[in-house]
Order: sequence, then C-alpha cells, then structure tokens
Amino acid sequence: MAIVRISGPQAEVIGRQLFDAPGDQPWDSHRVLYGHVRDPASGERLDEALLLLMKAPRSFTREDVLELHCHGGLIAVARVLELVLASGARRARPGEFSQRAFLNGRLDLTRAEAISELITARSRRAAQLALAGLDGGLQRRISALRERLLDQLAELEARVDFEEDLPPLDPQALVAELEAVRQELQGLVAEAGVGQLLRDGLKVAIIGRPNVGKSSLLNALSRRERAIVTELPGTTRDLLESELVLQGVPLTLLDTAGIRATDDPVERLGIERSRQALAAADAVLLLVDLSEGWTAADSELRAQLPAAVPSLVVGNKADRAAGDTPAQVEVVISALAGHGLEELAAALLARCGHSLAPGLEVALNARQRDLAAVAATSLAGSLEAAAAGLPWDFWTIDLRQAARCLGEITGEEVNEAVLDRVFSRFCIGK
Ligand SMILES: Nc1nc2c(ncn2[C@@H]2O[C@H](COP(=O)(O)OP(=O)(O)OP(=O)(O)O)[C@@H](O)[C@H]2O)c(=O)[nH]1
Ligand SMILES: [Mg+2]
Repeated sequence: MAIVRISGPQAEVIGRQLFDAPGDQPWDSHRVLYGHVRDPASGERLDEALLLLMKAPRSFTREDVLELHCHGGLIAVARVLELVLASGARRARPGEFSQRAFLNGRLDLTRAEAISELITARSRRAAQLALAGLDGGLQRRISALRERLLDQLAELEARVDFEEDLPPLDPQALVAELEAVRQELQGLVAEAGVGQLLRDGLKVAIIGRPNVGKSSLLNALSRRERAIVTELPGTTRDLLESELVLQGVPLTLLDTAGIRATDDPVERLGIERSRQALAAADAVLLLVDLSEGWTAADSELRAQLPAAVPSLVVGNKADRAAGDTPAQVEVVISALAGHGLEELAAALLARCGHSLAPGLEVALNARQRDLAAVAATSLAGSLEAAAAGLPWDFWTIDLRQAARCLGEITGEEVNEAVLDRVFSRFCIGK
C-alpha cells in the first residue's frame, strides 16, 4: 500500500481532475471514496484507489489534505505521483507536511521533532520517549519554565522604567525563582544524555587478541550465528556489524580481527581495520581469555585504548578459567555458555555514563539540549549580576536571552533558518 498525499488549497481541485469515483459518492470531508486514478489526458486508468479528503482545518497540516491510497508497488505509485505533479502539485520537501503543521499552529516544534524521532526509533524505549514528546510532555515543561522567566522579566522591566511608582521588588524571591528554573534546566540537560543514547544508540567495538572469543560474544549478544567461530586464532579477518538492543539501548556491535603481530597480509589488513574500529567506537569491550589469564599482549592492547572512549575489560571463557580472576578484569562471562551477559550489558551502559532510570519521561534532543544549556548559563549570568548588586537592567539582558532560548526549543521564538534546519532532517512525506 502507498499513500500519495497532497496538502494545500488546490488539493481537492487536483483530486477531482484525476480521480474517477463511480456512482454518486459525495466528496465530503473525512469520508472515503472508492474509484480509480485516471490520466485526464489519455483517459487511461493508472490504479484502483481510495480517496480521502480532509478539509481545513481538520487535517494534519490544517490545510486541505487529499490522500490517494494506492495499491503500492514501484511503477503504479510512481505514475500516480507523476500525474499529481503534472496536475499542479509540487514535490514536498523533507518534513514539509510537519513544517506546515507547525506553521499553522497545529504542532509546536518539540512535537514536530518527536514525529521524526518516532519514525526513526530503533528501540521500544526510544519510541516510547518520542511518543511522550508527541503528547507534548516536553513542550509543557519548557513552556512552563519560559513563562516563569517571562513573569520575572516583566517585573524587572517594569522596575527599569517605573521604579518609583511600583512596590519594591524582593530580590531574594527573584533570585530563588531564577535559581529554581536554572536547576530544572540543568537537570533536563543532564538527562538528555540518556535520551541521546536511546535515540542514537552506541557503536561498541569488541577488541582483543585472537581466539579470546570476540566473535562468540557477538553471536551470543545477537542471539544468532552471525560471525564465524573456530578454534583457530585469526578466524575473523574483516569487520562485522550486528545491530541489537540492550536494555532498551540500540547498539551496533562490531566484531574485529584479533590483534597480534602477523606476517599474513590478509590478516594484517584485518587488524588495520580493527584499529580503525577502535578509533571510531563510542565504547570498547576489551576481551581477554580467562583460561590463559592476563597476558602481556592484553596489557599492550589495554595501553592502546583511546583514553577518551569508555572501555570495559571483559574476561571470557569463565567456564575454563585457570586460577583467580585477574585484577584487571571487570566483568566475567562465558560467551559459549551465555553466562554473565546481563551483567556485561549493565556494566557497559553504566560505563557509558548512563544509569537508565526507567522513569525518564522526556528527553531533549541535541538541538534542544544545546539551547537549554545556553539558557541555564544565561540564568547563571543573571544570578551573578544579582549577587554583584548590579542594577535591574543588567539582570534583564541574560534573562531575556534565557527566555529566548526556551522559546526557540518550543518554536515560540524561532526564525526560518532554524526551522529549515530542523525539518530538513525529516524524511519526505512527513
Ligand atoms: N570454553 C569456552 N570456549 C569459548 C568461549 N567463547 C569462545 N570459545 C571458543 O574459543 C574459540 C575462539 O572463539 P572465537 O569467537 O572465534 O574467537 P575470536 O576472538 O573471534 O577469534 P579471532 O576471530 O580469531 O580473533 C572457539 O573455539 C570458541 O568456541 C567460552 O566462553 N568458553
Ligand atoms: Mg573472531
């Protein structure tokens, strides 16, 4: 099934040109018509379809919207689309439907962004979070904070102009209120990392000497035989990716060639790729073989891990462990028996700085987080002006800036360039 969607004042006119509805089916709003898409020039039928007309303002864009529900398939739909374009419509830009919905006041910017996030969600948790955004959870919180700032700003600005005519302002109450808003913003900025993790996921490279069980771990976590496993060191020669979801977090797991000195040119190329994967990863699992204990080669590898990237030392083959667990090992697993994988997942996510509070209800995306961070910093500036005993108009500059940032999050204060940037990330048709 495919839907060709037309939005704008000409939608019905275009629909009537190219849709044949047999009998006397009325062209009422929000009523489905049955018929055929027909080329008015040649009379040729292109597809059997259903037509749905939604008159403004009761539509997603709040404009007249007409949808042609076609059978689908590449050729038939492409021909229907061509016909629609030839009849006076133009192709929608990415996110243009949502953009019009925003411009016509049906959605605020956070809800519009949530639509895009819902569509691209790679895990249920990410989808739930996006849905909460679509329900307006984020917009309500940000708008409430902005209102509080605007209230204070109004008080201050009144004092700037009419100090003598107004009752004296209580600077302590004002400072307390600004500080409360600043702290809530900072909390939202801190939580944004979790949301980011749920949205974007993590690229995790499994690194280690040959034969320690890297491919076995990839298979165990992916729950399928994705990678070739043999008892021969040097089995994996190329990077192998597997997409999975751990505790609600989407992961791209990378199996790599075991790193060692070798004369084999193919293996060497593989090892080169392992090093590239190491450099590009968001997190690294350094796998060691507990049946052999900690070796000099493990130390060498550990020394090569990039300091800025979170890493975890994982001891594998616990079922054949020789002696005590080496002090360097942080999590003990058996990829073969499937033991310790839950603990590994928890330790990995914790190492990436995110204890996944299940209660997380709203999370800012990168754009929103940056604005909230600027707002928090501006408020800190206001509070400094207060502490230094500067006159009111010094406070208002930063306060106004903070309110503007929050308005930009919800779209209440936003310019065209920002909108274009936001909506260009959407897919076409949304
Ligand atoms: N006993 C035991 N054997 C394991 C475990 N995990 C992996 N192995 C075995 O160790 C051998 C090597 O496993 P691989 O997963 O191919 O190791 P690798 O690190 O990918 O090796 P390279 O690709 O050569 O670098 C295989 O025979 C596995 O069955 C484990 O937890 N316990
Ligand atoms: Mg392997």
